[in-house]
Amino acid sequence: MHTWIAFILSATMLLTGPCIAVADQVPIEDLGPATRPAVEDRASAMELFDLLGQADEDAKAGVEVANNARLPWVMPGLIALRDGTELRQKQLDRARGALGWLRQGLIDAKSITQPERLLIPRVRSRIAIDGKLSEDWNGPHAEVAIEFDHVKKVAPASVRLAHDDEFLYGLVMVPDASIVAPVLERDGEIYNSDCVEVFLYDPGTRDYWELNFSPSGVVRDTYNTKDLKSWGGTFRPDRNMDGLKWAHAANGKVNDASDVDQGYGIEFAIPIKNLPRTAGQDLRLFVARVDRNATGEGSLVAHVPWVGWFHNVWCYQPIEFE
Ligand SMILES: [Ca+2]
Ligand SMILES: [Ca+2]
Repeated sequence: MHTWIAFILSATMLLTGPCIAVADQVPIEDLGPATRPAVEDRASAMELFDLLGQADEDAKAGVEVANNARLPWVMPGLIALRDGTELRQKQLDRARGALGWLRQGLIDAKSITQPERLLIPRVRSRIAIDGKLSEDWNGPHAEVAIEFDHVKKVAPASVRLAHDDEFLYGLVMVPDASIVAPVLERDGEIYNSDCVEVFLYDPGTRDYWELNFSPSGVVRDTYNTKDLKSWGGTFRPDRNMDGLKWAHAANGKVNDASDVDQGYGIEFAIPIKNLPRTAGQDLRLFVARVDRNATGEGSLVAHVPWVGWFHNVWCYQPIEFE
């Protein structure tokens, strides 16, 4: 299974339960009795297909949700609901779950507009990278909050941003009572546990860096290209960002469920020369957080309104360096 498929499945299940599943790999008779969709299913599916058509027209956040609907293990179930075609009970349940998730995503996407451009101030002196809120950050900086959550409210994490000629600096302070962050190799799947994710996207080339930082000190840096016409894109975790600096500082015991943690800090310095940039285009930023707790519960939160998953580039915020 591709990493990105694993991610969307885990992210989807985290948010809504297992409503989208891969193609059946069990005998058809194990999928329950043959069942015909109800009249209500057909009506809901018709509405969904209307929403899908609208998403194609307005090229906004709903496009990536629509791309999701066209996945080969999702669309056939939706068509069966619309057309009233007989399905096995488990297939019907899954198709209904997917329909509900996609319908809500497309409705939510209608209220998402592109965020206003964020100005990132220039600092005169270097910021030391130690994962802590030191006096280095007393100078000019932008501050936003990671607070847009689909399901479960978590305390906002603060994001401070500044730059000089060489680096884009960031400090993310995350309140978290249960820090869960397995120690993995670089580019390991840290996005299934507590981590901070930073996306820097160039709409000209559709290239973007995805930088995931865990409170165990692990980084996953991957250079991606978004495919606007289908869900996801090309992911290159084998690329490592030259000169990237990062640090973590936990206030609590990471991976120890016996105590209550306070939270953690992630600080980074991204060499500006590494950013994909097309003249005349604003770079786009998206800062997000995966929260996972010792109970296995979790949430996905970002600094601007979003829908679908974190690779929905239509939700990213334009930024400008002062
Ligand atoms: Ca890498
Ligand atoms: Ca956590």
